Amino acid sequence: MSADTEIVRLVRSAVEETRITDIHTHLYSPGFGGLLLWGIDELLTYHYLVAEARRWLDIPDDEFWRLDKRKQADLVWQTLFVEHSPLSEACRGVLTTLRGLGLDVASRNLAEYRAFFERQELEEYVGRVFDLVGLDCTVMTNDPFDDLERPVWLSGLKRDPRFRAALRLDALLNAWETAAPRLRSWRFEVADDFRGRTPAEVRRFLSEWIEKMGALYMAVSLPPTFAFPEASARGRLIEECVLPVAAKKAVPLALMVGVKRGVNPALRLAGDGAGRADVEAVENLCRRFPDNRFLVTMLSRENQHELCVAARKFRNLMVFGCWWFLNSPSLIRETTRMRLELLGGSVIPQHSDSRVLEQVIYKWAHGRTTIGEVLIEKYSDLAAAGWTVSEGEIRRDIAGLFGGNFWSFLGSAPGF
Ligand code: HDL
Ligand code: ZN
Repeated sequence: MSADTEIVRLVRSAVEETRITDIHTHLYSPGFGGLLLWGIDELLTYHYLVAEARRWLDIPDDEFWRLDKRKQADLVWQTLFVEHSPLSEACRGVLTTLRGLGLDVASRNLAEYRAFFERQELEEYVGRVFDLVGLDCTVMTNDPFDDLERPVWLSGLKRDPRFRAALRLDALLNAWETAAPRLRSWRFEVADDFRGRTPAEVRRFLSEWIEKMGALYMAVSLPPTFAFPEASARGRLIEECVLPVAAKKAVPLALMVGVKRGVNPALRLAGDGAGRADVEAVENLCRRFPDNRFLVTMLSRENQHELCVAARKFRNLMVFGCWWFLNSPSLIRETTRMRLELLGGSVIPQHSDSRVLEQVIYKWAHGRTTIGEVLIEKYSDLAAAGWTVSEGEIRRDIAGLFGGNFWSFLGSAPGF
């Protein structure tokens, strides 16, 4: 049934004008210096594009990696934009970004684009990009085990309210054997075999970093094989350390489940893959820890329906984002339809996962459009059932989807 033109008008304007909280990115505030990636050469060497370009390029991997960033960008541009049409979502994203910044995409003039970025002054430019997108704030991915990032926090970083922190736990939970000695070097009394004061000291480590960062939540990415409960260091750390601290600090734990790290190590950051995981681990966590809140996203398309069903069972489970390989119009459309049909508006439909500052321009332009299309369908279905929604109700719903649900989930006791 064709959508009522009034619904189309109201939803499109609300979707375009509603400000966004981007709950998961790999961006950094300007205070982190070179850790904040921005500009055309970073956009073109985004690992999504490197993976796509490598499919056409028959130079050896190490020869590609020996090129400097600019040469890599030149090769990606030539391969994915000149010799082939930029059909992929990540390629189209570069074009949407350039256009959003007011550049002439039709010129295809990479030198002209480079000259534009070279003229930008970062502090002012960050503000311009946030204004362009209508971003209230983004949440970073912050890792105290990262040797470049940790010193910045310890130097007394000036916090930027546009860039909030999330304490990332992969290095602790997925590599305890290397995390334990590093914790000891930072004077946390932990034993490899977990004896003695280890649980208490890990809890102290987590509490101190949540305080230092002002972390809104803790997060971990997990393999398709993730199970809980699990007789492993990860199982013990989650049960005895992470969840008690999360409950005490009243911060959710974000589970990002289904990533196969290093499927092709030669591609480095671009070498990770996806696999179907077991939603039962998420169900067990939500059932056994009712005082904890879980933000959950899964990487496999095949997991999306089960995850929605699980969210119907547990109000301390908030489904979020179309993560990584799901961040494309066809899969955002399918996943968002499924979520609205099974969960109504009690979801966080998208995050950008941006690694390069300007990616928020395209990831949210594309996301707003696709999510808007699905919302038009759903409000039209309501109209067909005789339920007319007001402009205020549409804007209320969309404000929730684009940030309100996240802040409510953070601030509320379990039960959203
Ligand atoms: O683990 C993660 O947070 C993933 O998002 C990875 O960083 C991945 O490389 C990515 O950038 N996906 O968009
Ligand atoms: Zn990410």
